[in-house]
Amino acid sequence: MGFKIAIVGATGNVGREMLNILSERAFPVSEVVALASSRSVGTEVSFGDKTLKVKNLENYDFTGTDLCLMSAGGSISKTWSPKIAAQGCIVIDNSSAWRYDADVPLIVPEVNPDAISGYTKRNIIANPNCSTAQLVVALKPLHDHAKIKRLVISTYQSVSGAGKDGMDELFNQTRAVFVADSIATHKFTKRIAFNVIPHIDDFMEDGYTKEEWKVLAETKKMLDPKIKVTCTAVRVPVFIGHSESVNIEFENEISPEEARDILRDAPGCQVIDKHEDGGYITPYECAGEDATFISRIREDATVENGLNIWVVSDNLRKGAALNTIQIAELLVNRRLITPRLAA
Ligand code: 11C
Repeated sequence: MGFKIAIVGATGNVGREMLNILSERAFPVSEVVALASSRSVGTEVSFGDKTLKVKNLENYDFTGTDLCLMSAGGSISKTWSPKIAAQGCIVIDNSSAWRYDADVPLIVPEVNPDAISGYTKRNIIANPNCSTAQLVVALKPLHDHAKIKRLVISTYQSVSGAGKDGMDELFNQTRAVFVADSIATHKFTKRIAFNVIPHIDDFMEDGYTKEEWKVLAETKKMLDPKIKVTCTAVRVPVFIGHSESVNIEFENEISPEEARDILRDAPGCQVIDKHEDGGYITPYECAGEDATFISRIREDATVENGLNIWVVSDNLRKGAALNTIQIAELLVNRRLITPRLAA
């Protein structure tokens, strides 16, 4: 007996990846329903070797559905998640709408699986921002070993983090450069082709962006509220794969060799760290992969107990769809959910 699953935002980058991963990992499903706004009704999406026709979220009755995987943005989630949850369907939400709510667990299964039990308060579980998900997968085993005091993070985020429009903008602008056409800018605030933009999400009063604040708030919520975090988030002309340069100051001693050994054995991590040309991972190579890759592990001798690392992962997979499905698997493995139609 499997679970009836609804995917809201099924036509988006992350929604489509959720369908792929559900099928790849053979998640026990009895039925998968693709939902979106009325604009996308009738659009076809693939689920394994099946084709699903997208239905209208507005008219859908969730009473027989076990799990709703939401990837439709914050404002839709704010309106719809409580309504869906009230119909007894557990919501796993990929937006920032619920992440900072004390009654909603924010989960990366390799990092804080036990926090999932808190979902019963609202029947909603939050999936972190893509840049935080990969970061905490790499940091958790190091924090357990030597206790992190402070983090200085610089991100290099791909355009797919901004959705299909972001990918189209990079493609169209790159093409325009080569055919000497004029460059149109819609999605990003400056040209992204052959450029980098130190601005992701809205500006806040203190001069940081919301993306930078999310990295800070989510790392504290999932890993440890005592860790000091500062971040600069940058958009780069890469289609898929977020990269991060992470400077870590620990309370206790830890050598690069120890860090390498710890990360080699850590769940979800893959170390590629040869000190030679090409002995590291780039986002191009991580696209389509599930792991969080760690390279360039080295001592920061300017502080006591300091390390620098380079962290790369597929932002649509571990940063979004894969982590969502792993949360669903965690619910199943801990027997926190049973198919409602079987009851
Ligand atoms: C980006 N990290 O790369 C963002 C996308 O809060 O889930 C994900 C935004 C979020 O633009």
